[in-house]
Amino acid sequence: MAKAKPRVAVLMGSDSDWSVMMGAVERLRELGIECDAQVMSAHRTPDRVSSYVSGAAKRGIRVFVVGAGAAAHLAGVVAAHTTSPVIGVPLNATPLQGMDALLATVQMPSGVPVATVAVGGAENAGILAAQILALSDPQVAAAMKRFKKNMAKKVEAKNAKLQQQL
Ligand code: RP5
Repeated sequence: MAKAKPRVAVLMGSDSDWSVMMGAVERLRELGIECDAQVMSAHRTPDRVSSYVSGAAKRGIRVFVVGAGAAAHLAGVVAAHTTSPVIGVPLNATPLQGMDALLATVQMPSGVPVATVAVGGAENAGILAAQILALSDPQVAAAMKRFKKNMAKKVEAKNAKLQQQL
């Protein structure tokens, strides 16, 4: 069977971001969503960012999850080149521990939003991308419901364990 086309692009400024950004890919795959993962940089490879993002909708990409650290301009630049939703993941890559990336990612000018998750919040970014796709895809919506149920079950199991220790 042919592999499904990626619907989410997980982009990151450097391969040093991968250990965190793989959390988004893992959550998306668990929810049955194919994604493309690429390293590209707003500062080091600006032309590549522009060409990748400009052609993405035609290739089937619906949502972008974008992580970067330091002067984290990648998510904002991606948002400048697309009308699709962009979820930004600020990363802890400098002695400022992600505060630099958080402000660079979240403080977008009016008209060009980047939905910013917590510093290092790649998993939540993947889940949010799935929730966006779920609005128009009943299979993803069902997968999201199962995900929430499983999460609740895990918490109930933890509580039951605690009760036994009291
Ligand atoms: C950012 O600078 C990247 O997103 C990364 O978080 C940080 C450091 O990049 P490398 O020097 O490890 O390539 O652009």
